[in-house]
Amino acid sequence: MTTPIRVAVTGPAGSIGYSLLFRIASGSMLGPDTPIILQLVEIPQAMNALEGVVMELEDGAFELIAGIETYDNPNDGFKDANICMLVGGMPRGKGMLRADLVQANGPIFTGQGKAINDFAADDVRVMVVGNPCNTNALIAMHSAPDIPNERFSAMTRLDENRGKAQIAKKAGVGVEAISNLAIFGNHSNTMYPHFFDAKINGKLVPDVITDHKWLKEDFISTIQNRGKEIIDARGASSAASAASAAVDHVRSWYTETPKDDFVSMAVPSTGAYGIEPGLIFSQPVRCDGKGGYEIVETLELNDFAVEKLKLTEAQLKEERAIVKDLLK
Ligand code: NAX
Repeated sequence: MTTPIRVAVTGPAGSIGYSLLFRIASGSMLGPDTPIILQLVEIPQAMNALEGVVMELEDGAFELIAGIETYDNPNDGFKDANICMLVGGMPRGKGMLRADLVQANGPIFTGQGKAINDFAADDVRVMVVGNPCNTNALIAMHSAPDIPNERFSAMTRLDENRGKAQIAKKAGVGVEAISNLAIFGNHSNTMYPHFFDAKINGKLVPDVITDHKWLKEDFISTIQNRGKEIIDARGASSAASAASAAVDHVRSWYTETPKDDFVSMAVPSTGAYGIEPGLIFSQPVRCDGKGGYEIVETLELNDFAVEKLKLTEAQLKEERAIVKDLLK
């Protein structure tokens, strides 16, 4: 009998959690042969709502679920966890600036980082969804000095998925035809989807989509502002698509990436593409199937791309400055 993998999820009573847990339970994330123990970590005020979610999970009769545990504190919640998915946090309210959000959510991630450091399993991998996710991952990483930095990542897979879908739609092909779309930088409206090296059925995107004005302007701005567009249309922020991207992110992290492709994850910069080392910066990576990855450093960026990278790097440095007291 395979030993169950312990997956801790924060914010399980929230909107993303409501989609995410059922996808994890169905085997979409770790495959059809991996039993899972869910460790659901909420704030005390949300424990009632969480009980309802747990009842629904039970009613799903998922064969892969070997246990469901609920916690109202991170120390118990992350105990022995192999994978920590940090989704919970305060959403950006009306009139709230990004800087306010950075300040409001930052302290949550010092506590969670420490708890992961002290109580999680030796092989733990951590992915952050809660916004501002790059900077929250940075805070968690700094609060967990005993865990190798490369075990921390933030999610830009939703941006990658959005970009692939838009390119496929424009080219009139299925989304499976799109590969090599690197997302660079911050998960925010400075994020840069690098279409120059992306491919449609193996051919470079700019050779197939000849409307370069669309690529340089509409495409980039659509992806950068997609979250806001969804809020305007739905009256609520992206939830099911974010949950789906979180599942994709973790599945890719534990799956060998094909040699001629890559996926995008916000991971600690090692200086590739001239980005300041240590920042949690989205970039193309190739995973080894065992929870490790290497940064794909071989894309040749033109001036247009370099300028975009500088912009998003500058924003990440600003966010880091706001939370500098949390980065001891
Ligand atoms: P909700 O407000 O619906 O749910 C958040 C949940 O987190 C609530 O149940 C709340 O009680 C819980 N929570 C708050 N503080 C907590 C703590 N300290 N420990 C454990 N749980 C805690 O938000 P939802 O729509 O689910 O979004 C969650 C986060 O994802 C937000 O920060 C949001 O901005 C972010 N997103 C990130 C995306 C990405 O691509 N990286 C895209 C979607 C989403 O906007």
